[in-house]
Amino acid sequence: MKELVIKIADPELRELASAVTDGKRLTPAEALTLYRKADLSLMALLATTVKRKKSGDAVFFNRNFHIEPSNICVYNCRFCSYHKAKGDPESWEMTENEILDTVRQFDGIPVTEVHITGGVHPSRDIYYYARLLTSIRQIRPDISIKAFSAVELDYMIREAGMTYSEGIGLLHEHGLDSIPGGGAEIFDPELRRRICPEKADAETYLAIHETAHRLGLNSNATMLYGHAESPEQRIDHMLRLRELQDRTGGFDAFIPLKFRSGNNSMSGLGEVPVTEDMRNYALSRIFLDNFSHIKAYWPAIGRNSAMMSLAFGTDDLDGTIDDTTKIYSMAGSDEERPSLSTAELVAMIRSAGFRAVERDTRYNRVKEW
Ligand code: V47
Ligand code: SF4
Repeated sequence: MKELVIKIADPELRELASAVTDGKRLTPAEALTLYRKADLSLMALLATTVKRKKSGDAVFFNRNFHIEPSNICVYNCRFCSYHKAKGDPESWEMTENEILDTVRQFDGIPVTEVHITGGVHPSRDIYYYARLLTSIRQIRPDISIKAFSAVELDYMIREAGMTYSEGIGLLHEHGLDSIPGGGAEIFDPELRRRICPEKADAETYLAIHETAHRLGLNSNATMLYGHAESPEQRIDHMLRLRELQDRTGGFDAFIPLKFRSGNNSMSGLGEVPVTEDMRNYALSRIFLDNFSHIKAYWPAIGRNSAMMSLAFGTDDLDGTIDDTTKIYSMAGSDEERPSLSTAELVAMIRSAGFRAVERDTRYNRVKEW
């Protein structure tokens, strides 16, 4: 086969591109140079090279649904369009029966995962959630329960006076299988104080994920980008995740979450262009060499951008969702009623030139499409 030779005039960029194609790990300074100097087509090429080494021509999706028990939250993150105070006409609080009825609605439907997350509720305690997990497990022993962001866990475990290990251990015994990536936002302490001053800090987020990994639960990691952060702060965020992944190997996927500017206190910032989304996906694929998967969460970014991101190193589109999440529709995403059929997801993946593979939460292959 003939080799494709690409001429890169800038010697520093040429060296970095070779390092990436040779599978070498980039330092934060090198990643910053690449981010600053490489044009979009080079970023796409390098990220796709890394992606193909990890997962070949496969792109993953799963069949899942979300439960958001309540949007009442003790915190007040400035970017959040979702949380409401108790009594607000836009607030909701599902009863235990309503939550279990949502699970029952999927009786006979071959979903493999339920994702449960929401506001940090002031009075629902860890024992309430443990009972809930047991009841869900009884209804659907076959599906994986991915639930409670590190921020929700931090609050409920501290309120119970437990250590993280005791709290996560208790929930695990009652059926918790893995932890979603929410709550990471941006780790830089100064910026974090400006956008979400009250909730768990970076060290707490990382300690909770590390504890979960050591107890045998895997998790995802996220990063909220496209607001007031600098490229250096994005790279620092990813570096901390890369270091934890070196220690535990417990992260399944990294999920960049684009700041959506509808209806929140940071709306004035607007949104970054799609080229920035793609550059960011590519950089994360290149820099996070020890993460197997980069997820383009389509309800957040919209299905068109999600499809395009497959040319920038992402290899997972998340799932069918079935109109069960409100976080992004309330923040102005183009996906007002997020729901995709399996056939639509497969068609999206094929249209980008990849092979669609249905996975379960842990990326075991369920079916090749
Ligand atoms: O932590 C809130 C983000 C996250 C906005 O693990 C916003 O598989 C953009 O983490 N603009 C929660 N983002 C969602 C989350 C998630 C979603 C899907 C899959 C997984 C997974 C995890 O949503 C929050 C915050 O970073 N968020 N408001 C906003 N206006
Ligand atoms: Fe609460 Fe999460 Fe919204 Fe922050 S992002 S206010 S923790 S629901």
